[in-house]
Amino acid sequence: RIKAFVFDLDGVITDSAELHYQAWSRIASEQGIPFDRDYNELLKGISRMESLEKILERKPDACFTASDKEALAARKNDYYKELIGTIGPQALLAGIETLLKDIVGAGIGIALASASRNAPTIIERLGIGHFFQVIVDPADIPHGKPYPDIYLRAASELRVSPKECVGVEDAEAGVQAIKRAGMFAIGIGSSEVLHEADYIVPDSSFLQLQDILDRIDNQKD
Ligand code: G16
Ligand code: MG
Repeated sequence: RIKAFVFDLDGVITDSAELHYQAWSRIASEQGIPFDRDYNELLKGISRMESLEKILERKPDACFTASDKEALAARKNDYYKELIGTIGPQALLAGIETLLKDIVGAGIGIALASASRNAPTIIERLGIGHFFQVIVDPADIPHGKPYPDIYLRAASELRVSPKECVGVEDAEAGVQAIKRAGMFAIGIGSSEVLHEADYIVPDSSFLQLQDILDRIDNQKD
């Protein structure tokens, strides 16, 4: 029996990738580094520092000290926080609020497994904080996705077994993390990218609790 759902944030609950893109664009242009939406795709699901490293790779002749990097990452986060200060419940992706209500109504737990240190602020601004029993703190998780650690931590904080959990992700590394944790994986997006998922939907509006539970039952037969 399924006892919990564990959600990724960016690309599943809201499109924070666009806001990350805008904040990184300001940093990149200040540094004279090329940056566009295609390159931003590579930053999805990875940490702030790893994202910065990927951007700085594009200026190989420049030398950035550890403290330069800290300062750039901190400034990017200031820009990002300005942007998330403007979002509200209208930024929820289609179908998510209904799904969260249905899950809670069925007596099933909910956790968030996001790499974003800003996740608690975003969840509050979206007006969905009351649905979540657990928001894993990514600062406590040394190995990011595709390592399963953040999903395993979500299960342990919810006091359920990973086998009793469903994970929901939009990124390949995220689906890999869910599978390595031993959970049922739902992928949102292209079936080419997310082929490791147990159930793939083209976008969040296709997510229906009863459909998901039926798929899990059928898989067991
Ligand atoms: C999100 C984004 C990443 C971002 C990371 C860290 O992950 O997809 O692009 O780099 O959070 O964000 P912050 O700088 O706010 O700590 P997820 O796991 O929600 O998809
Ligand atoms: Mg994501």
